[in-house]
Amino acid sequence: MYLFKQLTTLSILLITVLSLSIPGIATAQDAKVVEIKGTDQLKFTKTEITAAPGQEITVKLTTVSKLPPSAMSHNFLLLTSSVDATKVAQESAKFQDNQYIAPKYEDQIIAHTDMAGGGETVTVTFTAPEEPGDYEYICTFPGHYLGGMKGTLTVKE
Ligand SMILES: [Cu+2]
Repeated sequence: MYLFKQLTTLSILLITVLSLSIPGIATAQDAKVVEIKGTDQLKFTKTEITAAPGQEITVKLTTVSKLPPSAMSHNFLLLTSSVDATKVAQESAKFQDNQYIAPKYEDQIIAHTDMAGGGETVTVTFTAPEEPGDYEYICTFPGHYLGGMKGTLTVKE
């Protein structure tokens, strides 16, 4: 009986240690939080994000700027791999009333935030694509993508 109790305690201990050491088991329910700043130099401070297929991700984008929102705002817009980011950026520049997002590309957008002016933070939670590969994210405020405001989400097992 004493030995049995000892064995049970040992198994519980082992299971606890195992679940702590395998990433994903203990935290499968929690979204991965990625904090990014958008700067006056038209850059995302984080240009590479990695995720597992289907992983839940929360992006928090903060615009760091003293300029008025009409002159300097940023968003985060994640694209499917089948669309030309330059075209999305150029078309979207015409749609100020729609958060600078061209409606014709809405099917090609995996996730996006609203625009954030200086000092503001915008958030979006989404599920990473199941298909491994590179997915581009961009800012669609006019001129920002061409100015280099982009990054890559890499989905891999
Ligand atoms: Cu921007």
